Amino acid sequence: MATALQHLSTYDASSFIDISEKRFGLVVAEWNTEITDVLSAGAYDTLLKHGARAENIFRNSVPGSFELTLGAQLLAQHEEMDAVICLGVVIKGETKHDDYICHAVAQGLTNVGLKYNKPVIFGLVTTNTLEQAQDRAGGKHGNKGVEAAVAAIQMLGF
Ligand code: DLZ
Repeated sequence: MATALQHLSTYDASSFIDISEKRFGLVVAEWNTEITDVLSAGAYDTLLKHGARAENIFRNSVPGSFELTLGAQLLAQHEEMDAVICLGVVIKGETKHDDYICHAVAQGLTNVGLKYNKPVIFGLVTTNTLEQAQDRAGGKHGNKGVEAAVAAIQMLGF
């Protein structure tokens, strides 16, 4: 319901820490690339906008959202990686695949973040339709990639 009421990609950057020396991993699912490319660009541009250096942003693709967890772990295990941002889209179909994928990714990313004690951000767009996903990837509900990058920056300042 909340997303029906507000644009979620507005935020207050006044409390952001200096991220010019921080290293970010981006893990991006290749399913629904017309959406995930927009999420990825939103996250990337947001990191740059707030001071990250391009050479400190490491973008990696994984086949689908289910693989976000392993992708996140492979990046998070590097000591020099400060935060990992995971981006994917799961659109509900005729079967329960979306439930299995979303629960596995939510639990998996939680575990990776706790294991390595660093922000591992859940940027998974989960919708009933492609249109709802487009609304959240540069449409009327903002860009979840931007929000994921903001969450990473905020957690680095925690
Ligand atoms: C198999 C599958 C299906 C049905 N739907 C999606 C989806 O909506 N979004 C997504 O990112 N990935 C999907 N996948 C692929 C799985 O995430 C995974 O890549 C495969 O099951 C291989 O492990």
